Amino acid sequence: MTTSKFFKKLSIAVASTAFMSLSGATIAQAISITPNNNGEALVNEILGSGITIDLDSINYRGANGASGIFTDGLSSGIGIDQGIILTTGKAKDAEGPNDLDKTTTENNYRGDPDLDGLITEKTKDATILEFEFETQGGNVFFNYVFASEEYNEFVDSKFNDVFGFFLNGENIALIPGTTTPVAINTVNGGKNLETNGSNSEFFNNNDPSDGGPFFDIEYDGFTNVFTAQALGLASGSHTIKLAIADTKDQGWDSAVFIQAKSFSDGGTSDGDTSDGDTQDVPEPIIDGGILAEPPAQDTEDVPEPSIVIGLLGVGFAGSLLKKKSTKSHN
Ligand SMILES: [Ca+2]
Ligand SMILES: [Ca+2]
Ligand SMILES: [Ca+2]
Ligand SMILES: [Ca+2]
Repeated sequence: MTTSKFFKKLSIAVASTAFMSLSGATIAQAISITPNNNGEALVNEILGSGITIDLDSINYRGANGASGIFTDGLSSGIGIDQGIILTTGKAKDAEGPNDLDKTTTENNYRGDPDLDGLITEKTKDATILEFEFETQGGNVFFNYVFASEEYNEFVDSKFNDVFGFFLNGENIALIPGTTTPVAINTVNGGKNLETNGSNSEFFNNNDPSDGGPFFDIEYDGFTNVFTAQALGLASGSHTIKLAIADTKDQGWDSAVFIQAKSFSDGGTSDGDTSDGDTQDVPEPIIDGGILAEPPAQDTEDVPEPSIVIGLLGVGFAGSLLKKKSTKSHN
């Protein structure tokens, strides 16, 4: 598309997203969570094309109510409409409105040593879904969003809630183009939006203390839709372990949303048609370079950055409105 067309589209996205945020309280439809701790049901929900699961290998570990199946995610602005949610508290708490800065359920559940290995502190309240699979095409992809109540007040603190998608033991939940795990301290808009953010082009502010809420969901911040991927896997069985946990204490819960039917051997569109995509193509990996350099020509099958920029616009508006706050974790 032409540059002018690109910016026109961009401005429409910013305007419509801002409108949604202003009228968010009156939108009837919003994300809905049905708690579900059955490993087979959760795996079936995300299973997509070209992947075969060994049902006997499915192993779910987590507190009652910590996981579930969600619908209507797009109406709450998370960029994924349906799928599963794994949390460090209660899955049902993901539903909006965002009326609390620190939604917490202390599940008194153990942490996870693999997650401990990604950060410098110990984890607690882990929730884990693990299974073995085979991939026809030799690749595996799936789409996800990380969200947390730790935003924005505990950015760059020890309460660095974390998750990992361990493929044969190696974490593939990474910031696009890097080897950095996605966590509070690696994707954010800065502490209380007052310090420099980390990879903030991928972050959406929803904190009630920092100008929000902008989205009808409880979490105070969340990432853009990311794609976890691994290419060129050997034939035969592979293990995937999807895990999330609180860090240091059990409070200020976090969640990861994984898109329905996206666990596949080819990329899956995130299903968000509001950005004009009509093709079934991978959408989520949008690096910051696109923001500065719009696509030079019309490429129907290339992801559009309009939504990302629209959300950034809201985040920026939020930064202008925010109030100063200092909080303790206890
Ligand atoms: Ca909240
Ligand atoms: Ca918070
Ligand atoms: Ca918790
Ligand atoms: Ca936490």
